[in-house]
Parts: sequence; structure tokens; C-alpha cells
Amino acid sequence: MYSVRMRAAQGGRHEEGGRHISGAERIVPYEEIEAMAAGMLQRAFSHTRGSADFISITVEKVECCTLHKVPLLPISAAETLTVEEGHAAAMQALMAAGVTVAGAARGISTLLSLTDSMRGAILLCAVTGERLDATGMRGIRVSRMDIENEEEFIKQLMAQKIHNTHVREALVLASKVAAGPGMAAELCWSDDPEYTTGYVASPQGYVRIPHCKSLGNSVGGRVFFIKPQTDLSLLENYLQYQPVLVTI
Ligand code: WAQ
Ligand code: MG
Repeated sequence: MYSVRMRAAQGGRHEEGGRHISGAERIVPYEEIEAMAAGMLQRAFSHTRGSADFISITVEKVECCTLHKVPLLPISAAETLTVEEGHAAAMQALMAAGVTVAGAARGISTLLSLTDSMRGAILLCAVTGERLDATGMRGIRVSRMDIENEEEFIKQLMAQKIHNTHVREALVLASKVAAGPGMAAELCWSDDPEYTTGYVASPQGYVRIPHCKSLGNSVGGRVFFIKPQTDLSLLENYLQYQPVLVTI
């Protein structure tokens, strides 16, 4: 199998301050690499966040024996009608996952205070809400993951009437993240201006939250809430480098 991943930016490379436009992470067999890379290129050039002028596509062999399997998180949904209700639902779900009030509030305000989207995620302590990673505006990018049985996955999402690319990719990422050592919960909403649904995920499940931001807003992000005494380098290594297949 091969890890195929893409990241695109505008105004230069990410490393040189370019603005993050889009990214993608897949693990595919040899025969599918070419089509996958072409699709990612197409996607980077036609994103609603703007036109990319830097695109990096990486293809890297993954030894099958190093692939970990983790279960797909069960899906539920909060019923929210406004952004305020959405943030209240996110607070509730984060607290149910063991994040403190202070931690959850800090997570939401951290995402709200971003002036533009990052390429990766912010790590916060689930108890104090203090920032734990040292990656600044780059963030920790979760990489090397995919769904094991894509056909069945899509069938199930279509049956629940929630099938779209955002849901598909978010469920895979959230399932990998939730299985990470020391992970309490995740908060996310998209940086795509037309997509306002976000989620809170934890080992207990994935809670969809309609209206995490207003339509037209291009700032989104991810916050991972980490339990105290977690070995951060072990966790960051898992998130970035451990190849994971999510099983249904
Ligand atoms: N690793 C870490 N952070 C990431 C990654 C990654 N691989 N990919 C994206 N992010 C961060 C980054 O800061 C982005 O700006 C932000 O998350 C949002 O990414 O069930 O589409 O890909 O309907 O725009 C939620 C779906 C969709 C809810 C989320 O996020 C639902 C989405 P996006
Ligand atoms: Mg996006």
C-alpha cells in the first residue's frame, strides 16, 4: 500500500507563510496511485478557499505490517439551529468526553480567535486548556490514514443520508485521532466557506453539530484535547506517522 497525500497553499509554500488552501490523506494500492494523485491535483486547483499556487503531493510506500486498524466511531447528531446553539452543543459534548468547562471554553475561543486557517491541529490540555504543542501557526497534521472498506463506508453513509466528502474524510481522521494514546476529545469545524457543520469526537463517538460557524466564513480548525500526563512525543508521532486503516 501507498500513502498518498496532498497539501496546497496560496502565496507560496506553507513553510514560507503561504495560506493553507486544502489537503488530503489516503492510503491506496499501487494501481490507484495515479488516479488518486490526479484527483488531488484537480481538487487543489478548484478549491472554494481560493486558487493554490503551491501544491505538494507525496507518495510513500507503507509496509502492510505497520498498518494499525482502529474502529470507525459511532455517529450521532446534535440538533442546533444557530451558531450559538452549535457552540453550546460542542461544550456539552466536550464535557461529556471528560474535558473541563475551562478546557472546552478555551478550545472554542481558540478556534474563534484564528485569523486564518492552519494546516494542522492545535493540542490543548483537556483540564487546563493550555496549549501543549510547539508548532505555532502550522499545527500538528494528522497523516497516513484511510478507511479499509470504502464501498461499504459510502453505502452506510448514504443510508444515513449524510454522505459527502467532508463527512467521509472527517470520520476517518476523527477515528484515527480518537484512538491516539492520551486523546480525550476533538473539536472541529471546516475552513471551507460553504460548509458550516462541525463535530466533537472522542473514543465514545462522533457528534455532528450543524452550524458551528456562519456561511461564508473561511476560518476553521481542529483542536485536540489531551489528558494530563500524556507522553506528547508518542502521541504526536502516532498522529503524524502511524499508518492507520479505519475499519467498519
Ligand atoms: N490534520 C490536522 N488538522 C487538519 C487536517 C489534518 N490532516 N486536515 C485539516 N485540518 C485542520 C486544519 O486546520 C483545517 O483548517 C481544519 O482542520 C478544517 O479542515 O460530519 O472539512 O478539511 O458533516 O476544512 C467536518 C464534517 C468537516 C462534519 C471538517 O475540515 C460533518 C472539514 P477541513
Ligand atoms: Mg477545508
